[in-house]
Amino acid sequence: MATFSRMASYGMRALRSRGAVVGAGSVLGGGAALMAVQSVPQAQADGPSLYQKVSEMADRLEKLEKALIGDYRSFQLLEGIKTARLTHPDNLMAKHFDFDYYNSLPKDLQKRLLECCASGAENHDSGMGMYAMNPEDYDLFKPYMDVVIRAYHKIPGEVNHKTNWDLSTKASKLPAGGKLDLTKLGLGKTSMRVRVGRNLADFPLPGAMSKEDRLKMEQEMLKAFKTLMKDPAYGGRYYSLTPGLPESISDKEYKQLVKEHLMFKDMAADPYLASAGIASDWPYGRGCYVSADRGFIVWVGEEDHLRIMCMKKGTVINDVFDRLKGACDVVEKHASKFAHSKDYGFVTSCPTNLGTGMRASLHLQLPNLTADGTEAKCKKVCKPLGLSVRGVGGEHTPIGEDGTVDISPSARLMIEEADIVVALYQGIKDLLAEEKKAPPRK
Ligand code: CIR
Repeated sequence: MATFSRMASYGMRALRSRGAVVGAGSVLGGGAALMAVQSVPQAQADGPSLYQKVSEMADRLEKLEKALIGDYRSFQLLEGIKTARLTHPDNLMAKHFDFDYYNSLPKDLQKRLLECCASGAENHDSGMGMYAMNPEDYDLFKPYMDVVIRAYHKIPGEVNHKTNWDLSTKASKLPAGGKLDLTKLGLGKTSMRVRVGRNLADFPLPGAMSKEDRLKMEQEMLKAFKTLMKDPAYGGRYYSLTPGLPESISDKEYKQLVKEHLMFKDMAADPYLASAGIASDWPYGRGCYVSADRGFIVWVGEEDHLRIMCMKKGTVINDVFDRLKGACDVVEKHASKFAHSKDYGFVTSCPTNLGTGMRASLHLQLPNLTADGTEAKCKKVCKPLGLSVRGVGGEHTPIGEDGTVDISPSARLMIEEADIVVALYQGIKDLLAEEKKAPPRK
C-alpha cells in the first residue's frame, strides 16, 4: 500500500517534525544529528561541507535504524504520535492515543490501528488525525476510538446514533404545512445542497483499498448507474477518471466538471488524505455520476466510497432532502449494502462525518456580517448557533464578493437526518436576524 512517492513525502515530513521536538527523534540519533545541524544557521556552520557531512551521517544512521528496527513504519508512526501529542494538543488522535490499549493488542491489530492514525501521525496540525481503514474499525477499536469520537462530536455520554429521515416526526418544529420554505424567511431562490458520505460494506474503506479494489468498486457502481441512466427520473451519465474505459473523460473535461462543482479535485494535493492512503492510485476508480437535470450527483472514490448529493436552486429545502433520501435508497438497492455500525450509524472514513454522514447547506448573502470581506465575524456568530461557515466553492475557498457564504449545521452524529434540515432552517432564521442587527456594509 505504501507507494514510493508516499514514502518519500512521508520522509520529508518526518524530517521536518523531528526538528520540532528534542528527544522525539530516532533511537540512534539520525534525526537528532540532522536536527542539530539544521538548528545551526548555515552561515555560522563550518561551511557547507560540515552541513553536508552531518546530513550524510544522518542518512546513514537512518538506514541503520531501518535495518535494526523490524517494523520501521510502526516505529515511525508511534514517534509521530508522541511528537504530535507534545507539539499539537488539538490533534485529537494523538491527544487521546492510549498506549496501554495499543500495547494490549495483538501485533496485527496494533499495525491496523496505527494505519488509522497515520494521517495525524504524519500531519501534526490535524484537528482529528484519524481515518478508519475498514468498515468495522470503529467497533473493533472502540475502547480508544470512542474517546476520540466523543471528544470531536462533544458527546458526554454513550454514543447511540439513530437514523431518521422522516420529517413528519418533526411536525412540532416545522412551519405549518411541514414545508421548510425559504420565502417565509424573506429569501428568494437559493442554492441548496444536501450530501451524505456512504461506504459499501463489502470493500475496505478508501485508505486501505488496493488499485484492484478501486477498479472493482467503480465497475460495481457503474452497473447501478446504468440502471439509473435508463430511468427517466434520473438519466444522465457517468464520467470516469480511470484511463481507458468507455466512460473515461479527458483532462479538459475533468477540469470543466471541477469548475462547475460537479466533480472533486485531485486528492493527492491534500496531505491528510495522502497520508491516509485515501488519495492513492489516483485517478483509478474515481469518477462521478450526474443526473440529466444535474441535481443528483454521486462521487465515486473520494474520501468515502460514495458522496451522494442533491442540489437545486430553489426555495423549499424539503425538495433536495426528500430527493436525496429516495436517491440513497435507489443507489443502495442497485449497488451493495452501505457500511453501518449499531452505535455510530453510517460508517465514514473520517470520524468527523460518522452518524448521518450528512451535510445540508445553503448559500446565503450576508453583506453586513462579512463587511470586512472575510467570514471571521460570521463564524463567530454562527458557532453558538451550531452552524459552520465555508466559502462558496467549498472548504478553504473564499467567500463571495457580495458576502455570500455557505452555511450548514455542524452536527453529524447523534442527530437525526430530519433534525439536520430543521436545524438548517432554524439556523438561517437566527442568522438573518443577526445580519439585520449588524452594522450595514458601506
Ligand atoms: C484533520 O484531521 O484535520 C483532517 N484529517 C481533516 C479533518 C476534517 N474532516 C474532513 O474533512 N472530512
